[in-house]
Amino acid sequence: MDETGTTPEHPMWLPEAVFRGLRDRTIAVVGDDPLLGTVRREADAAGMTEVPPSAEAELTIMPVADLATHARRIDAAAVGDLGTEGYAIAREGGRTVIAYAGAAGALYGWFHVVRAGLGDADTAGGAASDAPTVERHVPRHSLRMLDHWDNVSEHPVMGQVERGYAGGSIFYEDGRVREDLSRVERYARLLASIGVNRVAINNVNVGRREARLLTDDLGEVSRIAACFRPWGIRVHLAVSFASPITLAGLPTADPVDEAVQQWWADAATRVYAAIEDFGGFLVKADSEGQPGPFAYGRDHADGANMLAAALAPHGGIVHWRAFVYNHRQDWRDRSTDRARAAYDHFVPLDGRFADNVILQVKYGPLDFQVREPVSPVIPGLRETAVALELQITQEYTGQQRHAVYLAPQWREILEFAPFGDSGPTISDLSRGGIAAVANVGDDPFWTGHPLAQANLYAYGRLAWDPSLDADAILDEWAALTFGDDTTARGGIHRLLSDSWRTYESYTAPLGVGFMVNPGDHYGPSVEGYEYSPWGTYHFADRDGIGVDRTVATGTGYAGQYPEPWRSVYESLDSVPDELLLFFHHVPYSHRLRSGATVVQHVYDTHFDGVERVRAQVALWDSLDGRIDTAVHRRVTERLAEQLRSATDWRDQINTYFFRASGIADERGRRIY
Ligand code: BDP
Repeated sequence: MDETGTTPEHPMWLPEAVFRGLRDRTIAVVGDDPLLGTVRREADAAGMTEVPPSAEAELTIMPVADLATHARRIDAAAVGDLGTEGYAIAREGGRTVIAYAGAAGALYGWFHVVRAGLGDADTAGGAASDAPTVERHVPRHSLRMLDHWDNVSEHPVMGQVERGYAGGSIFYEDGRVREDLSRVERYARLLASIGVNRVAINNVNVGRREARLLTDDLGEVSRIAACFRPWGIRVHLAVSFASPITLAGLPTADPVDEAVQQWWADAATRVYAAIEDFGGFLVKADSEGQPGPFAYGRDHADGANMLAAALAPHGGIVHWRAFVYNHRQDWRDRSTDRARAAYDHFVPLDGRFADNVILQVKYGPLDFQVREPVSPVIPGLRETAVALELQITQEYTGQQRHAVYLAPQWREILEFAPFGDSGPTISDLSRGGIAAVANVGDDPFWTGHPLAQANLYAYGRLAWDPSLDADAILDEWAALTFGDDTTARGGIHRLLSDSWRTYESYTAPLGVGFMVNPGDHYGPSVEGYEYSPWGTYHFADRDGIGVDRTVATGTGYAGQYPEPWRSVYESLDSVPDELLLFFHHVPYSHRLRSGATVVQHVYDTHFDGVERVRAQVALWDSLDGRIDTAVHRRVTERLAEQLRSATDWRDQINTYFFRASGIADERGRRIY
C-alpha cells in the first residue's frame, strides 16, 4: 500500500520512462477517426508537440492516400496494400512518416514508434538526400484474441478467475462489473500496444450468473466495451448453449427448434443494439459438463451454425471450441484415447460450418501441457476456419510461481509444418487467427509473477508476426519494462530465455504429460490422474512407460497426422525424443536417439533441472538493487517456491522411475 491507501500497480511494459525519447519532438496526425484521437492523446501524454501536417514534423501519421500531398518522396506503390490494420513506416532524412489505410494502422504504427524510438533527428534514415526507406507491417493474423476465464461471481472451487494466478478479475468485483474500470482502460492500452484486437471477457465454463452478461447485464458489458473501443479492441462473450432454458425458461435448447433459434437471434439483436462493434460468441459445448447440442442428438455443426445465423446479420463471429472429449473414460479401455477425440468429432464435420464460425483448437490434443505434439485437427480441417488456442496463463507450466517464458514453445507450434517442410505452417493454417487464455488479474504486478508479463507481451507480438524471434521479443519486452540498465536486462534475458526447457526438464518427461496433482494441477503427483476418468494416463508399470498411440498396435492417434508426421510418429526409429512417451510405450532401458536410456534421461534431466533453477535464483539475487524493490522481492519469493517445487518434482519423478524400474542411476547420485 502507498500513502494514498491503494496498492500501486507495477506497470507492465510502457512505463512513462519509455516515452523519454519522444518528449518535445513534433508530430502531425492526419485524419479524424476516433482511433486517431487515441493517438493524439498518446502523443500529448508523451510530451510531443502537435503541429500541422505541412510543418514537416519529426513524426507524421497520415493515410496512404495523402502521401502524395504531404510526403512526396515516399512512393505509395512501395507501401502496397496495408489492409485495415497495417502501417508502413518510412524514414526520410531524419523525419518519420507512418502511413495507414485503416485507422487501426495508425494506432499500431504509433506503438511501433514507441517501441523502436523515433531515432535521432539528425541521423535517422540518413541524410535528406538519401532515398526514403519504407518498411511495411501488416498483421499475419487478423483476429488476435485473448480469452479471459473470469467469473463474475467467485466460483466455490475455481475462484474468481479459473486457472488464474494473479488475484481476482480486473472486470468484476462482488458479483458484478466493477464500478471503477480504469484499470481495464490501462489494460486495453497495453493490449493495443502489442496488437491484440479481441477480448472475450468471461469464462468458457459459463455459470448461471455469467450467462446473464448476455441479457440483463448488457449495459455493464457495454461499459467494458467502451474501455476497449478507443484501443481498437472488440469485446466477445462466452455464452452457455443452454441459455434459452436457463435464462428464458424455454423447454429446450435444441438448435433446430425455431423458438430456440429465435431466442438467439433476438439476443444477438439486443447485444448489437447495445454494443455496435460487439465481436461475437465463444462457446465451450459438450465438454467437461458444459451443455451442448449432443443432448438433442445434434452435432456441433448444427449447434455452431445456429449461433452463427443469429450473429451473421450483425457481422459477428462464433468461436466454437474443439476441446470436446469424454471426461468419463476408463483407463482399462485404451481404445477411447482422449487425444483422438477432437479430430474424431470435428474432422467429419469439415465443410459444414457457416462462414462466420471459427473452430478454436488447443495447440495440442490433450491440454496445454509443457510438451505435446501439435493438434492434428488443424491440418485435418481444410474447409473450416481454424483458430489456434494457446494458454498464456501457466496452468500446467508453473502457475506463475515458476518463471517460464513460453514464447519458444509457441514459436515451435506456429512454425510446425504438418505436411512437411515445404507445406504450410500451423500459423498459415490458422486462418481464423489466434486466441489465448489470458494471465492477468487484479494483482499489483498484474500477472502474479512479474516476469510472467513477458508471456502476455510475447503472445501479442507473435500473433501479429509469428516469425519474430522469441529472444528478440524478450529483449524488447525487457527494454520497455526495465529501462536502460543493460545488466538488469541481460540478467532477465538469461533467466527467461531457456526457462521453458528448464521447466520441461524437471517435470513430466518425454512428452508423457500430466503427472500433476489432480484438481489444482500444481506440483508433482505421478499417479494423480492414472486411474481417474479424465483420460490422461501414462501406463507406467515395472517394465516400461508411455502411451502406445501408434496405428499398428496402439490407439491409432498417430494416424490422424498427414505424412510425413504420421510415419515419423509411428516409428520408434523416427519419433522425436521429446515426444517418445506420448506416442510409444517403451521399456525403461529403451535407448533414446540422444544415446541415453529412458530412465537415465529422466535422472539426468531432473538433476540438471534443479541446478538450473538454483542458477536462476543466484542470477536474480545478483540483480538486487538494479530492479524496482517490490518487483525484485516478489520475484525472489516466487523463485524460492520454484526451487522448492522443482526439487519436489525431481525427487518424486526420480524415485518413481527408480522404484518402478529398479535401475540405478549410472552416475550414482542418491535417489530415494
Ligand atoms: C483445462 C482446465 C479447465 C478448463 C479447460 C478448458 O483445467 O479449467 O475449463 O481446460 O479449456 O485446461 O475448457
